[in-house]
Amino acid sequence: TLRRHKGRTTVASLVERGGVQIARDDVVRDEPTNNIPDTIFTKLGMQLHRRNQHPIGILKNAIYDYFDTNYENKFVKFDDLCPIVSVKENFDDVLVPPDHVSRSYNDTYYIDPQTVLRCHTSAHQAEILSRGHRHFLVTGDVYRRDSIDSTHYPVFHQMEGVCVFSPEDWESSGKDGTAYAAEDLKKCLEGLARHLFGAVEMRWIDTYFPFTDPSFELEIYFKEKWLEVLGCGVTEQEILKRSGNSDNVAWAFGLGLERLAMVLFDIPDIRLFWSSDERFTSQFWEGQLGIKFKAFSKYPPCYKDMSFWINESFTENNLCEVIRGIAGDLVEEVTLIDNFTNKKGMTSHCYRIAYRSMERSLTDDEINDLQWNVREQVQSKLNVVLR
Ligand code: FA5
Ligand code: MG
Repeated sequence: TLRRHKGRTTVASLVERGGVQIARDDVVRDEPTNNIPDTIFTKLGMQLHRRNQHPIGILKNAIYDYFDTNYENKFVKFDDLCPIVSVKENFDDVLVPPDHVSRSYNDTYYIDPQTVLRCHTSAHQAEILSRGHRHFLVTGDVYRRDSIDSTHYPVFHQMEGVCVFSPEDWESSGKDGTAYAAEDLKKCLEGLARHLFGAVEMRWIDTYFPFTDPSFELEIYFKEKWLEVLGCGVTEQEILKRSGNSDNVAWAFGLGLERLAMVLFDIPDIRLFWSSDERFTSQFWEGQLGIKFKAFSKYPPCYKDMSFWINESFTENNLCEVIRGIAGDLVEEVTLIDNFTNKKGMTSHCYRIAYRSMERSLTDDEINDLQWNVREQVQSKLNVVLR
C-alpha cells in the first residue's frame, strides 16, 4: 500500500481493512474535514460481531435465536453492511435536525463533509425499509467521539431491530397503531432481556430520539448502577411515508451490544472486548451464554492529574481523543475533578487520568512517559495553557 507523509501529494492510497476498501489521502486526512485518528481507523473491518467465539458474536447469535423462535424466522438479518455511510443516511434519512449536536465534528468521525463512520445502526433503517423489508435486524460496528470510562468506547457495536405493522395487525386490538406498537415493542424487549438474563432488574425511561415518538430507554441494574442498554420507540411516520409505508406503523430499537455483554458475561471494562490476550479470548465458547468472565488481572491503576486554562473551543471529547491517541487502551478513565472560573473570567479544568493495563503491570517510567506526552500534546493540539 502506498503511504504518504507530509508533502502535498494528491495521490490517495487505497487501504483495505477486512474487506472495507477506502481511499485514504493524507492530504485530506490533515484537513479539519477528516477527524479519524489511526486508533479508530485500525478498527475498521474487525467485525467483532461476526466472531462466533467472541462475546459480541455469541450475544448476537443469542439475540438471533430469540427472534427466530418468537417470530418464526421472519426477521431478515444484516451484519455486513459497510460502516462508512453518507451524512444523508446517518442523519437526514432518520430526521436528525440540521443543527443537532450529534452531527458535529466533536461527536462524529467524518471522512469528508458528506461521509461519516456511522454513529448508529439506524443509518441503515431508511434504505432497508425502502427495499420493502418489514422485519429486520442490523448488526454492526459504530463509531463515536466520546468520553473515556469503563462503559464508553469510541468503537462499539449495535443491533438495530425494525418491525412494521399494517392496519389489520392493530385494528382488532381496539388500540391505535402507535399504542399497539409501543406495547408490542416493550413486550418484545422485556422478553429478550428475560431470554438473555433470566431474572434481571430493569426499568423504562422516557426519552427523545428524532426518529421515534414516543421514545424509551431500557436500563438494567448492574454493579450497583443503572446501565443504559438500548434506545427504542415508535418510528416517526415521516420515515415510513418516505419508504412506501404510509398506512403502516413500526417500532425500532438500537441495542448496545457491549453493554449487554458486560452484564451477561460479567465483563468489567469495555476495553476488554478488543483484547487479543488469550486469557480473555479463551474464556468464551460459541453458543455459551452462561459463562462468567474470570478477571485474570487486577493490576493497579495509576492516577495522574493535570490542570489547564481552557479556551472557547475546548471540549472533553477532543481531550479524550488526544489522550487515547497516546495511551491507547492503557487509559481507563478520564474524569473532570475540578472546574472553576477566576475573576478575570478564565476557566480552569483539572482532569484525573487513570492509567491501567488489562494485561500487565505498567512501570513508573512508562506511565511518566505517557503523561509527559499527554501534557505536551494537550498543550500543542488543544491550545490550552497548562498550570
Ligand atoms: C441510538 O444510537 C439510537 N440509534 C437507538 C435507537 C434505534 C432508538 C432505533 C430508537 C430507534 P443511543 O445513542 O442511546 O441511541 O445508543 C444506543 C445504545 O448504544 C445505548 O443505550 C448504549 O447501550 C450504547 N452506547 C452508546 N454510546 C456508547 C459508547 N460510547 N460505548 C458503548 N456503548 C454505547
Ligand atoms: Mg414526533
